[in-house]
Amino acid sequence: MIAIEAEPYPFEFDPAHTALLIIDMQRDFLEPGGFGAMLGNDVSQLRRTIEPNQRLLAAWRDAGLMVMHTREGHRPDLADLPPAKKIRGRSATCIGDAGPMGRILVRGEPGHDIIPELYPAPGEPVIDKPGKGAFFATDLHAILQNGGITRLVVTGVTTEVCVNTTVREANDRGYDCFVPSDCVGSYFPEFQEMGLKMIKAQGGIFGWVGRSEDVIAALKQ
Ligand code: C5J
Repeated sequence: MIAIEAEPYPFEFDPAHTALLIIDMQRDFLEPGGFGAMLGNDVSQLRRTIEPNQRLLAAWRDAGLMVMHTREGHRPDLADLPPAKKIRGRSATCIGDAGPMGRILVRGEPGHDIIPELYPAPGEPVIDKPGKGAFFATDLHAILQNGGITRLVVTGVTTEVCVNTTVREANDRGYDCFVPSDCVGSYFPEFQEMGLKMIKAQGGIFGWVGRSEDVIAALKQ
């Protein structure tokens, strides 16, 4: 057990029982020509997480620990897309429609895939999730349990949506979650700040918040 500097207090890092869970680092959310950018979002707010994630992922792989990736998206026939999710926002272009990188949030389309900088290595599980939380309607919990995982380092995008939802779901299933603030991003700076505060408030009600460099240092110990 290695104590990692964190808020609200040090996180007890137990590498053999900890997985790195990288949430939705997908082209449509992060790339300048993607769906997020088409909606007018400032993708640089998300892209600043790429390099810290690359460093953490490299250290994690070097240590031979479990890495998992997620992608938000739906079946090409949209049979798993709730009508409420499809029409939410009253946007002219919605999930399943043609977007700048193929059909929006549809599995198999270029924009749905993970950015090349963080592409999963062979053997690293990729969880395709239809919702915001990575535990809902997926086999994530089973894979983690079968791998003896009790703690998660959660990174990715966006801080207040899929990262927060996943951390809350994990918390209710008994996992301890550490979130490196430099490896998670939001299009909205105020949501980045509040999203992290919500995790670490009230004695770490959902988990711990720290920095990836401290995790990397611990991995090298
Ligand atoms: C994620 C979203 N990944 N913001 N999705 O956070 O819709």
